[in-house]
Amino acid sequence: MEEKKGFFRRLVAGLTKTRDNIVSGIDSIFSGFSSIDEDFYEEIEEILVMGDLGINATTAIIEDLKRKVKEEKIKEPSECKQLLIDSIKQQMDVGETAYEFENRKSVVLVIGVNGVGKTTSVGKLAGKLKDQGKKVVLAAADTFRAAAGEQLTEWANRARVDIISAQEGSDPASVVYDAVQAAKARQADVLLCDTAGRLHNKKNLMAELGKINRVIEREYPEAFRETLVVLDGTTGQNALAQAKEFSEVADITGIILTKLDGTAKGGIAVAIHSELGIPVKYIGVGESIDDLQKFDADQFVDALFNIAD
Ligand SMILES: Nc1nc2c(ncn2[C@@H]2O[C@H](COP(=O)(O)OP(=O)(O)OP(=O)(O)O)[C@@H](O)[C@H]2O)c(=O)[nH]1
Ligand SMILES: [Mg+2]
Repeated sequence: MEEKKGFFRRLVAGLTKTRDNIVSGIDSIFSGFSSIDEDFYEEIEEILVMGDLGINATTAIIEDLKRKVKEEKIKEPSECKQLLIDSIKQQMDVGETAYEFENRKSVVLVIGVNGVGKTTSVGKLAGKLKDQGKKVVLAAADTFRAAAGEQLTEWANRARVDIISAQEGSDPASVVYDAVQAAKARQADVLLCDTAGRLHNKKNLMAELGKINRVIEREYPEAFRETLVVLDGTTGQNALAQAKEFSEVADITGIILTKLDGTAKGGIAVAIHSELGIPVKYIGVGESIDDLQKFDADQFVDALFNIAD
């Protein structure tokens, strides 16, 4: 319970900028309007779009709000706040988000463009799983960037888990091969693979991922598979575009949305859920090892509006 409260506080703190951007604006609308009319809805709509919730989600939220206002015969703008919160939560519902890989022998492939926070997220996730008593092995399959292996080694030390790495320039698929053998030999629970972020064109990316996937399928067919795309929350709509692109080349099972602590664009989490239907599984709200949280839509919206239960 205490731990849960601590998490919520961190989340509330991490979402400060997004809250200042979205919620303060909404509050001033609720207090500034004396009746519920088209202008009122338009102002709310504008704030949600500015907050990067995306057009689809915003339109659906406003329609839902209008319907509820009518049904419940609400007259006061201030009474709409809870309805709005409920509508946002509803938009984020993509069903039960599964974290099955945490309890299975699994391989987690972490992909994403340059600088979004892949290596950091792998490190944080390793720490989290280790704390749960899991045996974790890391694969430093970013052999492209100089010092990428060292960066991941630091995280491995921090999280107190094993790491398999190779020289800069080696074949990423061969690192994954070695890591799979190590994971099996050491009876690891979870193998986390960090990858390079510079395969900008689709063809290279597909070829690279295809090769890695074939190695895992051949060498470790019994492993449960998870492919997480890391997106930088500060890039707003661009993150959404990246998620779309990755979903065209890989079987994405979830998203890690990072750097929500440094942005006013946290509403992008809503857009990703409602426009792509891909679950955001984790969010990054800071740079330290404890700053990765499982994503809970209800909790996220409550933290956004700073409603403690
Ligand atoms: N504030 C904040 N910073 C983060 C978060 N996640 C990652 N970062 C920072 O973002 C920067 C890039 O993180 P990396 O993990 O190196 O990103 P990457 O995707 O592995 O980068 P490449 O390997 O170069 O493609 C680092 O300075 C991290 O500390 C987060 O949730 N919040
Ligand atoms: Mg990296």
